[in-house]
Amino acid sequence: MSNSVWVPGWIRPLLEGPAVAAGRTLFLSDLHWGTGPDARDRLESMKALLRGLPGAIDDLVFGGDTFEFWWEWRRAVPSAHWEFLHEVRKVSDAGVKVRFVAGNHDFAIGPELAKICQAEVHPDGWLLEIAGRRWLAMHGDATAPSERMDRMVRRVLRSGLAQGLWHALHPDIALPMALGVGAGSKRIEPGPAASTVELEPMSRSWMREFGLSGVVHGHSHRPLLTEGPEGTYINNGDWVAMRTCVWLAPDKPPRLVDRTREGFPWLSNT
Ligand SMILES: [Mn+2]
Repeated sequence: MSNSVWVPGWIRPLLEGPAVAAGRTLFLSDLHWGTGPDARDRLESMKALLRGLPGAIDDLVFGGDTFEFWWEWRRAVPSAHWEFLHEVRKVSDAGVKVRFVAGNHDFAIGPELAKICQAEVHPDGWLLEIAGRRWLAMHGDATAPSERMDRMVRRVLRSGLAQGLWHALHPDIALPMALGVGAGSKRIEPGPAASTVELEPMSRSWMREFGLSGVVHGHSHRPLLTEGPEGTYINNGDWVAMRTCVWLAPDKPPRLVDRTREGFPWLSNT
């Protein structure tokens, strides 16, 4: 039965596996720390948001491309990110469950990030169960049926060989190189890919097939929330050009929140 709809290989185990219990959940994605405009302003606005979270939420999900690039060395932490990492760690220490999903930029997040932030890290996503309702939280890259090339790149970048080669490089060489490559790819293909339009019908087919209440993802930097008979589709925006986040509470309708307009999403969520 579940073979009748398109599901990428790395998403299927999430949809068919057990859900993790979650409570009041905030989903953020595409912060792209390490690039983009207004770095200080973006970081300060994120810090203000994070500091308001303890006691107000139970679960915080970073849905991918949190970093423009991330590489883990056992004995070195990318120094450009220390301030953000410290803020996330404080949220975690205050009792909020923090989860990171890998994106196409920060595909290499792993156990070191988990240790630093006292978080859980998953390369593909999470199936969350919030008050009996199941939500798929993913990054969304390479999932659209037409994105065959992206799936190939994804496989290569996440392969043991590619990761082994990167490991041989000194951080002072590897990080500028990776950020240079990222900047180059953006010049070639600005804005969301045309395949963004495929994501909603695909997500809705998963809701029907796997009994989900909704799908939330990032990646395309195009905020959109739609309700349908199957459930709720949410494309989070970003924390680069926008300040958007997704708020899923057990007893309230899901919301896509523009932080530049609303101070605390959970207070206005009636
Ligand atoms: Mn992405």
